[in-house]
Amino acid sequence: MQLEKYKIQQHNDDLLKGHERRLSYITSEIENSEAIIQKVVDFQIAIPSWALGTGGTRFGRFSGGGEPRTLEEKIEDVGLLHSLNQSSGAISLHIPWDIPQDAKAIKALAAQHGLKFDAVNSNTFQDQPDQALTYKFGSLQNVNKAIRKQAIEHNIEVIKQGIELGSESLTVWLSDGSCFPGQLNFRKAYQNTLESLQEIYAALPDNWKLFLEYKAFEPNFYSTTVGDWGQSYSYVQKLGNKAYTLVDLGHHLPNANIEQIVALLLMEGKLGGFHFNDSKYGDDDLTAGAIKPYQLFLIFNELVEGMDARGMNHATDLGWMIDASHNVKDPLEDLLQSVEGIMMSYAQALSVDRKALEEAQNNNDVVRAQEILQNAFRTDVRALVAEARLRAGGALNPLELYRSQKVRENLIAERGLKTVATGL
Ligand code: LRH
Ligand code: MN
Ligand code: MN
Repeated sequence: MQLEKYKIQQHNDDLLKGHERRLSYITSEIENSEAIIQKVVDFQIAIPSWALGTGGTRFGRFSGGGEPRTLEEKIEDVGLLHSLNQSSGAISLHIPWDIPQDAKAIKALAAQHGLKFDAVNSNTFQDQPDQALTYKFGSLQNVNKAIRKQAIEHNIEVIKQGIELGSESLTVWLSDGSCFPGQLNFRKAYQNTLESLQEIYAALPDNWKLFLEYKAFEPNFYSTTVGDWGQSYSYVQKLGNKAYTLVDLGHHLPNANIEQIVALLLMEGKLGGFHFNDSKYGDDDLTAGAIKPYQLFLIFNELVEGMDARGMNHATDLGWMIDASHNVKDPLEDLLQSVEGIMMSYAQALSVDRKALEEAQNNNDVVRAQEILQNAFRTDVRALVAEARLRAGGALNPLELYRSQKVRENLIAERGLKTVATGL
């Protein structure tokens, strides 16, 4: 299903008056509002192909229907999101959940929707039906060399597929670790993993990046071999200048200070990108900004400060992606909410009075520093984000338009009620 341009136009015309009223108020309140709008226009957040179907837990899954059955339909869904918000101009594939049979045709279809291919993701955390050796006891860390080799070759194959699609990065997430004390020799597991990663790294084209994603626990519950940012940093540091750490917001132990992690990785030149989501307990993969919006804002505050200090381009120098999925929501609605949540935090961070904050920090004026940040966080920037969408050709209120056009009902009619998208 596609949304015709005139429908977006009509929707915007209907909402324009109220929008302009809100916009004129906020632009009178925020000094650099014009620059913020432009930065938000430029900012694109990739959509993971595995979040387009209803998520599930190990206890069950309750599909809402109309899920994409093929890679082509996944691309159509992301195209639909992008036409609504003009901020979701890339899709990230997980191989072999997604298998591009005809890369040229897939690339052309994506281009028709204005989409590029973001990072390609390898998968050595599950056994595939045709696979010779099992990953039950890990992949790149495995004590068995043949299993490590199989996992290395899979990653190299994923790079090859990514090259065909025009992707420029590989994200490696390993579930490797152990479930009980004594199961693993930590040092040997690290060394095996490093050697395996070095072989994968050697297959990277010059213009590619390797993102190494860490995660504290799950599916292993005693140790994870790339368990935190320090471990990821230690690997990528050894691999070379095309290797970076990837931060998934749900992959930390409770109460971790993620904004500080982000600031330091950025300072070291080793922050590669993000998987945005939110969580209350663990790797909950909830809508970005749904549970801890202040944390998301503080992370963006560090990103803006740190990227500007290093002269980095906000839109292009890091990999921005959502990694969320949900059990009780329409996945497309959930993704629209996530993108909106991310954009709001970004816009708020851009509005922080940096000079005043630096002054407060240099004077140890704790109260003033807190006031500056909270003032930005408590400012309603929704009209700025909506204006960015309007200027880019998107909808003033994507969710409202999605519902009024009965998108999900149409998708169910087209694809059926009992569809299952590959992924989590
Ligand atoms: C692991 C993870 C990783 C995977 C994705 C499906 O929890 O965050 O990024 O590739 O989920
Ligand atoms: Mn992730
Ligand atoms: Mn995760």
